[in-house]
Amino acid sequence: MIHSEIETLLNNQIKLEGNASMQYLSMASWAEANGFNGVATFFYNQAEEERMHMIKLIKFVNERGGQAIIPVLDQVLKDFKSINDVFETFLTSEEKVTNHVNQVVYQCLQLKDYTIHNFMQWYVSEQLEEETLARTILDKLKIIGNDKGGLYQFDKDIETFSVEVDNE
Ligand code: OFO
Repeated sequence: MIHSEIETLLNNQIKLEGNASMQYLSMASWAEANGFNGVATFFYNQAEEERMHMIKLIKFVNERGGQAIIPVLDQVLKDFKSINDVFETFLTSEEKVTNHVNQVVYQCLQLKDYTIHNFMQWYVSEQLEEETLARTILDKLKIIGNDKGGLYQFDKDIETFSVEVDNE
């Protein structure tokens, strides 16, 4: 049986993953509407990934004898100042999710629930990967600065990268 405190935390985690998915869908839509098709592909993929993370948690909570709650999601951001702003939002969103993953992991240790602790390690690695990805992209964007040609190339590269990851 799942401890009620952990069940609540996992349900919060479900909501965070759902929100991240919708936020990335919104970023994909903004990028597409503004002519950045590569960035749009990247965020359409990210949105799918987050949805998959949410569903993985929903199934896990139910399998452990709890009840996963399908959350009402928060309003997501829809206007961005630039591509840089989009990726800053990506990083902030990932950091928020990581903080909560850490909170769940901490509570599992406090309550000695090593099964859920073990399950959450997948999310720990995933967050590490995604935060690193966001920081790497932001570093590249810093180098590009206001160079329009650089940004054009960046958009092309990130599309190829996204399609490759998709086909793996
Ligand atoms: Fe769910 O992986 Fe990031 O947020």
